[in-house]
Amino acid sequence: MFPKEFMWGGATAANQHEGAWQEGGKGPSVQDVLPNGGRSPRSAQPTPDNLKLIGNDFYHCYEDDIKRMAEMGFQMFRISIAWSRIFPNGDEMTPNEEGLKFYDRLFAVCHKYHMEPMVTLSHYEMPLHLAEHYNGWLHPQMITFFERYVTVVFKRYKGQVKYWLTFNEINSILVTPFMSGGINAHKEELTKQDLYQAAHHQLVASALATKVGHQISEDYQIGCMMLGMPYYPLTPNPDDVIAAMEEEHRNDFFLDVHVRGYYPGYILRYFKDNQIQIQVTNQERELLTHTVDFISLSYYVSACATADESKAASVGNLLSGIPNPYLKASQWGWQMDAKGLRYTLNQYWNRYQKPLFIVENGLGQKDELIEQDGIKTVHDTYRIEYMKEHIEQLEEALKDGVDVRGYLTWGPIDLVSASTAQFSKRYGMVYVDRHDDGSGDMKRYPKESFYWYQRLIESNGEIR
Ligand code: BGP
Repeated sequence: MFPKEFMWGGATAANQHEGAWQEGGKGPSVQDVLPNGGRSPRSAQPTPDNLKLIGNDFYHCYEDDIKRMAEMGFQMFRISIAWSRIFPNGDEMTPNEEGLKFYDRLFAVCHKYHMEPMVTLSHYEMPLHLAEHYNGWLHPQMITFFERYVTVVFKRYKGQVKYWLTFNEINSILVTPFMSGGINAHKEELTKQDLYQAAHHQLVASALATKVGHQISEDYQIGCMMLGMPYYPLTPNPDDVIAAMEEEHRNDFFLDVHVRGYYPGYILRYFKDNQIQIQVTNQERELLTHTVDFISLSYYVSACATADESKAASVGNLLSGIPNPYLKASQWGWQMDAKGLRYTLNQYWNRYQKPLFIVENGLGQKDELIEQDGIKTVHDTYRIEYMKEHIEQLEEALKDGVDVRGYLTWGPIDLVSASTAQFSKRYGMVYVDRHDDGSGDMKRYPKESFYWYQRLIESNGEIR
């Protein structure tokens, strides 16, 4: 049984669906120079093969798209604000009014359909200028620029937005420093010292945003956002158990700082063992005590860890791990593990006793648009199966006493993939006629999962 106030819906990111990269006064963003996705090197400038420049054209289709989501019964819709629409360069003093107006209109449409917006302040996106002139989050001045940006949007959208997330999958900065942190260097050129210093600046900026948001409105609910991926020991060998624990520590410290307000002992030990010396001022230490109201997470995969160095990591989302012999993988090699969701929710809840939101989950798969009785659709039973299994495990977590407030599927209307920048890696319940070679007329077609999710929401999770 799902609580009466449980929120169902879907989640997106500006850089993966809006397109219109040069419209409305928007400046170029780091995503505009990532034609092959977050794991690949950037290009010198935006190139036409980058599908994100047009996305799924949400910038122009948002009214119809939100209506479609309302038809599915969405109670919550997660979007991100493109920082580069509000501050095209990132370091100027005056925001771009046209960019602000776009989100005014978008939120108005959400409210017309009684849909609660949830807003990510930075989802793998920042003005490209900040990457090129400051080296992104490696530079402490980024905290000031971010503060200016969030202050503007917190004030502007007061009364229109209640739920905010600071950084999407904040733990990803260690693996995709350009996409997640605007750090304008190859990962190989960066030291651990660089990566953790940049992570520290983001953590301070996240805490500062939480502080500023709460000052602007007492109603604001501000959360952190984690790439949730549990690591299991590959074998019961205690060395593997410790290896799994250490992998988890590398992610969990982001949560500890957000929820408890200070760096936990295990990460201080890691810093010491690896000669990492983070510069932390007293003022920053105080800022970190402004902790979040809730924890949100994406969940797609789990992985294993081992002390055996001959085994190579190969599965995973942006983070990677050793394949689990008991699990099947998706077409993109992501191992599917619904029970891992129950496990992760229990872990987070037992550790922090903070409300949880699942703000991304779903299956990225190639779809085939077929015509049946004159209607074009996709029989995506595989996607329904994936979601069903995960929602079952979510219900198990609720029975365990975990306080989960909502479930949002990723990319409810097909959009561009973050890791690969392909369109063929589809998560949607609405098919978009758009292809990896840039062809397609962008028309939308409800898939079988559209009607399944509609029934599920209508029955508050009962009919699966
Ligand atoms: C998360 C990101 C999203 C999203 C999703 C699916 O890591 O927050 O932006 O894209 O994963 O990943 P992908 O698009 O790479 O399949």
